[in-house]
Amino acid sequence: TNAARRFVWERSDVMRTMPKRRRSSHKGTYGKLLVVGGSKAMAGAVTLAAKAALRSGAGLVTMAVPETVYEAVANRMPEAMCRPWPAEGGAFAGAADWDGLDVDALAVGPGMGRTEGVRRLVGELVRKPVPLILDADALFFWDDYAEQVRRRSAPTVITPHPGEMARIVRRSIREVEHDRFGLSKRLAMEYGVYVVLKGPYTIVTAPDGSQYVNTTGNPALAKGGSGDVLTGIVAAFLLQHEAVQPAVSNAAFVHGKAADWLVQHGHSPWDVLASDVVEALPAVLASLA
Ligand code: NPW
Ligand code: AMP
Ligand code: MG
Repeated sequence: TNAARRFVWERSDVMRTMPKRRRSSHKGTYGKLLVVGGSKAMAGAVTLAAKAALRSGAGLVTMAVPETVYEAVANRMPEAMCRPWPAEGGAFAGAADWDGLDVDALAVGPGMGRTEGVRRLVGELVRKPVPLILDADALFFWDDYAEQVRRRSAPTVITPHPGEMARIVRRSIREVEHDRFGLSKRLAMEYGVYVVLKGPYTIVTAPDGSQYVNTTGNPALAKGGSGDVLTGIVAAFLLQHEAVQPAVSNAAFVHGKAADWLVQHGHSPWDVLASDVVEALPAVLASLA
C-alpha cells in the first residue's frame, strides 16, 4: 500500500523496547563492537564513538585506527581495546588485519578522512556479514559500494547528516531539507538499509519504508563530534536489541535526551561538548532503567 507509515518515537516506545540487562550475563552477552575510524587530523572522533558505545552498554569495544594515530588513541581510553591498522599519509591504507578479530557489529566512518586507502577499506568492510553502521567519511564512498550494501544479509544502518544525505542521493542540501521523508524512504527501500537522517527531528526509516521521528535534542548538539557520539550509541544498542528499528530509534532518543538533560542541569546551549553528551548518558539511561 502507499499509506504513509510515519510515527513519532516517544518515551513510552523507548520504555517498552529498551533491553533489560540480565543477571546471568557477561560482557560477551552484550556483544563485541569494532569501531573503525580516525586519522591524523581527526583522532578524537573514534574515541567519542567508542566511549559512547561503552556508556550505552556494549560489552567489548575495540577501536581500529591507522597505526600513525594508535598511540594517541590507545592512551586516551583504558576501557576500550585498540588495534593499529596499516596507514598511509596519516589515514587507513586499505587492507585490514582481521586475524583473531571476533566481531559482532561494525561501526565505520568517524574521522576516517577520504583517501583512496579509506575507499578500499570501506569497500572491504561492507562485505563482512555482521550488522554494520556507516557514518561520516564512510558515506563519502557510497557510490562505490551501494550495490554491495543492497546484497548484504546482515542489517546496515547509515547515519547521514543533510550534507552527507545530499551527496548520497545526488541532490542539493536544500532539496534534502525540503523532502526529508521522501528521500529517506526511497533510499531505505532501494538499498534495504536503515536510514537515520539527522538534524532537528531526526528521521529513522526502515527498509520497509516505515518512518519514526525523534523529538529529543536541541541546538547544543550543533557542534563537532555530536554525530560520532550517536554512532557509538547506535552500535551499542544494535548489539543489545532484538530488532533494528527500535535499537536505532532508541539511540536517537537517548542521544537527544542527553543534550536536553545537560541544558536542564547547569549547561547552556553554547558550551556543551560532545564528550559532555557522553557523560550525560548515565543520567538519561538511569531514568529509563
Ligand atoms: P555547511 O557548509 O556547514 O552549511 P562533511 P563533517 C553540510 C569528523 N569529525 N544541515 C555542511 O554544510 C567526522 O566524523 C571529527 C545542513 C557541509 O556542506 C567526519 O569523519 C571530529 N547541512 C569528518 O569529520 C569532530 C549540513 O555538510 C557538509 C548539516 C567530516 O565530517 C568533528 C559538511 O559535511 C567531526 O565529527 C546539517 N545539519 N550538517 C574529531 N574531533 O575528530 C552538515 N552539513 O564535509 O562531511 O563534514 O560532518 O564535519
Ligand atoms: P554530525 O553532523 O554528524 O556531527 O551529527 C550531528 C548530530 O547532532 C546529529 O545527531 C543531529 O541530529 C544533532 N543535531 C545537530 N544540530 C541539531 C539541532 N539544532 N537540534 C537537534 N539536534 C541537532
Ligand atoms: Mg558526522
